[in-house]
Order: sequence, then C-alpha cells, then structure tokens
Amino acid sequence: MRPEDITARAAAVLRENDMGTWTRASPTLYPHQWSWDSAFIAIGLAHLDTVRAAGEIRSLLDHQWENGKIPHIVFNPEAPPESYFPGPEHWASAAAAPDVPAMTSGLCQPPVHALAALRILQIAEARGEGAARAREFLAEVYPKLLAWHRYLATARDPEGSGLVTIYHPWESGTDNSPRWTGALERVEVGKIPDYERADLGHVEPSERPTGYEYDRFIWLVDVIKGANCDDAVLYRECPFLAKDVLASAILVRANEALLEIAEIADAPEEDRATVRTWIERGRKGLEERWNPDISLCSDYDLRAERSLSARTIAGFAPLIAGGGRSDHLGDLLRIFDSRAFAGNPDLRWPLPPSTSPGESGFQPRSYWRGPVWPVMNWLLWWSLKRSGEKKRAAQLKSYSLAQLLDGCFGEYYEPFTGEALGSDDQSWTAAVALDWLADEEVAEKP
Ligand code: 9WN
Repeated sequence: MRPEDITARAAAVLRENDMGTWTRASPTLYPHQWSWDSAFIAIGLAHLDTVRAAGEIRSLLDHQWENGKIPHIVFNPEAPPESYFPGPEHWASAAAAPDVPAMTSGLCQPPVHALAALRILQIAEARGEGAARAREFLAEVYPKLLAWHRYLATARDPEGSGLVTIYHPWESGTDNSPRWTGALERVEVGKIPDYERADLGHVEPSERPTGYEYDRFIWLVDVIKGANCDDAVLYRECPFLAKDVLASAILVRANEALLEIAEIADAPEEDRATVRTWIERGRKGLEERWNPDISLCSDYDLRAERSLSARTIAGFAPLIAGGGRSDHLGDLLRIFDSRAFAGNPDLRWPLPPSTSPGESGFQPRSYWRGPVWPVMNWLLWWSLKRSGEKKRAAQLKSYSLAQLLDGCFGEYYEPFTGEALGSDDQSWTAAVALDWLADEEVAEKP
C-alpha cells in the first residue's frame, strides 16, 4: 500500500465495520461493540464525521448500568449465537436485576471514554466544523461519564487507593498478558459445562489465549454471574481480585479530560473538586506501585497480597497518567528505549512489544504475551507527546504508520517479523491510524 492510501483504507475499514450507530470491533472475530474499542474508534471516526463519532459513544452509554458501569461488551442482537463465545445468552442470567440493560456483559474495560469524547471536540475545532454540536454532546454525556468514573472510584476502589480493581483479566483489556499469570494460577477452576470457542474458528490457536487460560476466563465469568455482578460480593468472593495499574493510569487522564468536560457542561464546583481528588489519589496510588527492581509500575494481587511484577507495557502506567516524579519518567524512558522494549535490536520496527522479550512469559505470536499492538502504541504516543517527549512520540508514530503499510490493519503484529496477527481489519487499528495521520492539526491543552 502507498503511504498516501492509508487514510482511504483506514476509513474503508471503519465503514466496513459500521453497524449504523455503533462499530463492531472487527468483521468476524468480534461482531459486537466493545467498550474501550468504541472509545478509540470514536477518535478515528471524528476525522471522518464528528456527529457519527459522538453517536458511537452515545450508543455505548445508552447501555450504561444504573450503578454507572459501562459494560465491556454491548451485544449485537443480529449476530448469530455461534459467532462469539461467551455471547449474550451466556451473560443473560447476570442481568437478572431489573436495572441492568439487556444484551450487555457484566464486566468493564479501561475508561478511555472521556478522553475520546473530549478529543471529538478537539478534532471538530481543528476541522473547523461541528464544534458547537460537539460541545452540546459533551454537556449531554458529562453526567454519564461522571457516574462511570464515580463507579470506578468507589465500587472498584473501596480502599480509596486511587487504583482500579478488576475481577477478570478481560477487564484489563490485556487478557492473557503475563501481568495476570500469577493471579490466574491461584484460581481453582470449578465445574464448567463444555463450551466451544468461537475465536479458534477465525484465528490461529497459537495467536489466541490457551485452553488453560480460557477455562479460567469462563470459570471467572460464572463466578461473576453467580454473584449477580454485585461488587461487594465479588470483593469478598471472587478468586481473581487485582489492582490494574494501566486502567488506573487511564482513569487519571480520563479524569483530567472530565474536568475539561465539566467546564463545558457548566458542572457544579463540588463535582470538579471530587474529580480533582480522584486525580490526586490516582497519581498517589500509582506512585505506591512503582517497582524500582524493574523500573516500571506493577499490578497488585489483592487476594494473594503481593505484587504482580511482569515487565509489560502496562508498567508504563506513570507515563500514561502523567504528572508523576521526573526521576521515574527518566527511568521509564530509559526502559522504553532499552532492549527490554523498543530498543531491542531484533525488532522489525522499534515499537514496544506488549510483553518484554526478556520476560519469561514472552511469546511473540501470542496475543498480549509479546505482539506489538498499534492501539497501545497510540496510547504511548499520546502520553509521550503530553510529557513533552516530542521526538520519541514522532518516532513511535512514524514507525507505527510504517508497520500499517501492509494494509492489513491487524489487531496485533509479530514484533520480529512485522507479520499481522489476530484479526485483520480491526477497527481500533484503523481508528488510531486516522488520528496519527491527522495529528499535526489537533491542538490539546498540555
Ligand atoms: C475479550 C475487542 C477486544 C479488546 C480486548 C482484547 C480482545 C476479547 C476476546 O478483544 O478481548 O474481551 O474475546 O479476546 O483483548 O482488549 O477490547 O477488540
């Protein structure tokens, strides 16, 4: 593909996956609407049509739970039951409570939504069209975003630690990452009925989580359903209970975006004071999870009361949250450039693998255990830019775009060969490409 064709191809991928008011994550592997995918997709869509981009987030928020939770999947009623497992029928019993919207999963994913919503306005301003409507949209969704962040700051952080608790690796969005190996090993699988994995019909099994991992994923879904997704019960009983530093870092930045949205929505000062407390608490919580042995941030297993110290891209959480200690930023940049990540001399492109090649759980083809994820590079690029690391950011962007010249818009890439893996025509890959390509024009507050 020629560089000048990327924009048109990326737009075509989003069109192909457009289901009218929402976008499926990919054409076959993921026929539903995923929470954090949708947020990234909205950023890409905004470069094509800011009204449609706002609609993407609105359609997700239409399925928000009463308690503020944004479900990790909103199921497509038209998708055949065998197209994705576990599908809506599997989750139905969790939605027993009358206030739970039908056709949603009971989990959640990292809170990128406020960032995406605000970016729609920034893009509208850069394009010189639709800014007034984007502002109206932000005022409209502000209470929902506030409720979402409040849910994360309370039900998912009863300790007031500033860190988000998850009940399932799917909630981290980095499902089979070595981040969770230790915590998953401690999960004893109970009785689960036979199940058939739909993903293996679409993707090479070596590129997907293993059967061992899936049994634990499905067992945890059953435990969560069995507790009717009640956070207090899950806090007591869920065998997997962990503090996720990546989701927590994203929440810090999302809260900063929410403060800007609060201004547009003319929200009461009391709300803003609360959001400022969450930001402060989040940065403090991440500081406490700094692991000097690996110069990265570590997740925490609340059940085993111990650190989960794998070297993965989630460890860059303080860079993503921003505003942390400058000596830690220096350490993070050193690790980022080192052979543990983007400086590894064997890489096809100097782009950080999802798991460090020096880590024992590293596997270059297996999903979050090693492949390079364009969407993660977008997050790191955006964070580097916001930290004033313009040169590194520019390099990350240009190599990421070079990687996408294969025209596959892969879900993830083999780090040493650059081969596209997982699903092709993955919506969020196309979306971040569109944002990279339009980058120069979009202004953001530092
Ligand atoms: C489970 C849709 C989602 C992403 C996740 C990614 C993968 C699902 C799966 O696909 O997870 O939620 O079936 O493997 O890990 O980050 O949101 O693209």
